Amino acid sequence: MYTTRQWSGGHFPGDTGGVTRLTYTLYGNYSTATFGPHAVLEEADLPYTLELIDLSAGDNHAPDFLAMNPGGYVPVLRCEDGTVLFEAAAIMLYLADQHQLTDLAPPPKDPTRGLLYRSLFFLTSTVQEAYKHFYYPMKFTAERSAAEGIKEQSIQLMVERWAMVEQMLDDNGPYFLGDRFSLADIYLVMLISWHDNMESILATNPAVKRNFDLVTARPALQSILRDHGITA
Ligand SMILES: N[C@@H](CCC(=O)N[C@@H](CS)C(=O)NCC(=O)O)C(=O)O
Repeated sequence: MYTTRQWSGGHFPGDTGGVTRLTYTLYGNYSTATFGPHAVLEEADLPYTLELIDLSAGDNHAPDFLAMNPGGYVPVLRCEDGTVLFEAAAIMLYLADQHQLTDLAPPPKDPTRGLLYRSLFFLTSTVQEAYKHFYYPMKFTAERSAAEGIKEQSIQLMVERWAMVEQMLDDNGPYFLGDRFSLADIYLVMLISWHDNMESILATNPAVKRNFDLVTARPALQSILRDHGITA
């Protein structure tokens, strides 16, 4: 169980509303990249508060928020020692390393650590890149008329990238690290949930569907999967 609060500015680590002293504050919102770090906090049963950042109200562009992440996007993690991190995958790796969550990330010297890096960075920079072009075509052109073409091309790119994911999980699944669950699988579920036609991704990629079913059946994730609106 975690606590949520509607963010109202300010970002002080000791400010826990006078209730209990909490270790982490996760700033973000549902159905966003907040899911990855949120899932790690839940899997590891770490104490935290989720501060809800209302993106539609522009909370992410408020000066207090920009002081934590000048990019103005969620999620952001604030730790008790004052460390502030943004980038979902970095937060996930950081939490796993800080708390030696070897069930989620093999330790640095483990032979499968390289595969974790490869899988995670592939998802964040290669698969997610196609999404960015689909959802934010105007960020990639100064010509309004070009946006539709960028979006069109990104659909093809997404098909290719999902085929790569399918191949990887089919060759050495059901998880990215073979029979070992990891952060990469959490990230995968998040990306699937962002797809505007999630059903078609799952229907056309059986190894991806198997991974999705395994991850979404994890007991520790049930409550936040509901909160983030992720269902098969
Ligand atoms: N690379 C970042 C991307 C985060 C991101 O795109 N966050 C979106 C929500 S999913 C956001 O906050 N968008 C608001 C904005 O950019 O104004 C990460 O993985 O953490």
